[in-house]
Amino acid sequence: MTGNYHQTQIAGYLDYPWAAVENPLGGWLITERSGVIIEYDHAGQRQEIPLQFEQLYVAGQGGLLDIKLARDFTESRRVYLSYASGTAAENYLTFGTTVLDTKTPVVKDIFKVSTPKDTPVHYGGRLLQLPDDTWLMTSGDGFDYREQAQRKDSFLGKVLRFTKDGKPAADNPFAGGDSEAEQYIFTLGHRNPQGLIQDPKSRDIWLHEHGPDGGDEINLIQAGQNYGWPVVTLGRDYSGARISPFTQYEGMQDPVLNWTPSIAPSGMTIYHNDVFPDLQNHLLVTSLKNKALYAVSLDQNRMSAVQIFATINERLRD
Ligand SMILES: [Ca+2]
Repeated sequence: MTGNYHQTQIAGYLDYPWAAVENPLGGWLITERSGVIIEYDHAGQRQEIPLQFEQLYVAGQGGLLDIKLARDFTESRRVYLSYASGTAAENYLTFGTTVLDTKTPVVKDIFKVSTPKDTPVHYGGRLLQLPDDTWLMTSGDGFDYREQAQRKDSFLGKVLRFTKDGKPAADNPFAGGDSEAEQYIFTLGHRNPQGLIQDPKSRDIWLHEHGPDGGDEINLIQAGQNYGWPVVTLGRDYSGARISPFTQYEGMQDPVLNWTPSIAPSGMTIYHNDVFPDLQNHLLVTSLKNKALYAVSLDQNRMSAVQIFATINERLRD
């Protein structure tokens, strides 16, 4: 990539940060696993905001995850959050909200994924608000429950779509099905998706997900589609065993990009700006394992990822 750039440190001393969102008035809000929001105002002043949850579950990959600002955040100070709640024996990905106008704001649970699991990993947890004000939330497969990614009576291994009150969106693709989960399912067959964005120009929705050993994917998400996990994968189990003999399967969508070996993709955004012309219309993907930022062009038929800003050599979360 061409052009000059330099890095600026905005925040330091972060304890297991997961998501960062920019305040339209200036400054940043950053979530930490233990249930704290670190806020930097427009002048760089730091404030720690410990949130009060009904039952936050902090272990492994569980804890406070994503943060998104309400559309009227600058007036209301309302945020929407995803997090793990419950216990080691029974924990659930949860969607909730709070208003950051006191020293210890109380988080209200709005919608809890009602498929229990007893693992502290693979929550997914990325949030996206759509133009019609419904929400998408990625729900991981819980690692030990990968078969449930194909089951329409399970909330695991899905992208879920619901209203700000936690009710299933009325026009969801399997609405009217027998199970509660079917009312909420937008797409199925996912492993552990932590990247989810909508292109404001094309309205395309892009998701990335962690594969097993290999098989990290970028997918173009469309309502009602099945993205294959664990029937189809280009990755292997950590033991080296084959998870599936299939790399394609009728009725299941192929990824538009596959990373083997894995990079461990975590955050994602889309670049529509003039500062770096080379990056126009690219997905920018952060990687944990490879400690790098990748750019993926949306203008090419055959997508590939190019590493950019090579001086960054840290696990990149968001
Ligand atoms: Ca897939």
